[in-house]
Amino acid sequence: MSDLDALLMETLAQVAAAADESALEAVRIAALGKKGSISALLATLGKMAPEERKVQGAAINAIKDKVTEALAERRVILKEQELEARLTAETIDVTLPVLARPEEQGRIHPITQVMDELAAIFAEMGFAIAEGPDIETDDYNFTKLNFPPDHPARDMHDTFFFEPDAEGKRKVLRTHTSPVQVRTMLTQKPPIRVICPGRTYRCDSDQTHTPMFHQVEGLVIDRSAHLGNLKWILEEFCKAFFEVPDVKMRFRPSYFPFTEPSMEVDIQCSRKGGEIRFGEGDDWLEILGCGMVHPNVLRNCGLDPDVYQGFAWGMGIDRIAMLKYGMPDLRAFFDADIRWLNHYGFRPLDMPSLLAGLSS
Ligand code: 2U9
Repeated sequence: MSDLDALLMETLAQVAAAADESALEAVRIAALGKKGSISALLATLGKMAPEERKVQGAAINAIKDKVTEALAERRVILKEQELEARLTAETIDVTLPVLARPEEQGRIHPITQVMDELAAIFAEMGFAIAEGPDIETDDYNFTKLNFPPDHPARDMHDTFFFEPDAEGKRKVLRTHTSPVQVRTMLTQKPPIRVICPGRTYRCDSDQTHTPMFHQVEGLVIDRSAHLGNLKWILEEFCKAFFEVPDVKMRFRPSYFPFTEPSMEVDIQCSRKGGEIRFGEGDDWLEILGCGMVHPNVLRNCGLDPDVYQGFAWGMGIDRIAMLKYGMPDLRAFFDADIRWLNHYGFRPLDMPSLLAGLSS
């Protein structure tokens, strides 16, 4: 057997013995790589006489072709074997439930969802969001808002009072988010357009009241802000929030210390079949309170009532969330029951927007 035949036999044996693709690649490099055995033979051709080169060149190239062909065939076989091995090793139980991706697990609480919806609706109308502390001074929670000192209206709110400090001043858990508007008026120049969502506290607990609840209030201050603007804003809000094309609203006279005149607002609804629907029917449901900011409040917050006027409104977020999403018991909101949250919660990536849909 010639040296060339021996080299061919040996390389083909190595190709056949390669157990996987990386072993096969090692054989290829050893034979046909830059410093490979066959490549080394080809390099000797240059130094040969033309006649010898002709004969040897043909012979070496023939074994190179055979080795190349053998490598390709072996690669196909190894790929098939690898696929076969994976198919037998990997088994999929198609009866198992599909696992949610991490970003799709968990649920957004309906209160957070409604807060995000409120932000989307009012941002579209040019409102900014303002926030403030849960623990407030008596001054910001009551006095600046035109509650007279020791007036029964302060008790009306079932306030949680802290112990008085050295100066006899007592802080409170805010009973409404109105002190946030007070802070806004004291620090920003009109025109002001803000909504103030957040936690509020009153010492009250039954089927429709929890000691901690959520409110959103709105405030507009400008030289010529008037009740017509307020009515339009509230109508647009109700249509957008309840996702109905039209809704009738009813404004009834009421009383709040911080607004004059003050009104409570009902929206049209139907209660057929025990289910509330908005934008249709002959029934009414109270959803919010509102009014023109009292001149005393403007003055207390550093604004001249002869130059500026404004309007404000307030509503309970928990209540409008219950109405919109048909959740019957307020207390379930705060039970942290994962089964309730899985049922009533919202998918984390479905961010409410007026374009894409608030609650789709
Ligand atoms: C400033 C001036 C005026 C906020 C207002 C209401 C009417 C109102 C209640 C609705 C249900 C609270 O959650 S609830 O119990 N709120 O009816 N709130 S006007 O008026 C303000 C606020 C701040 C400086």
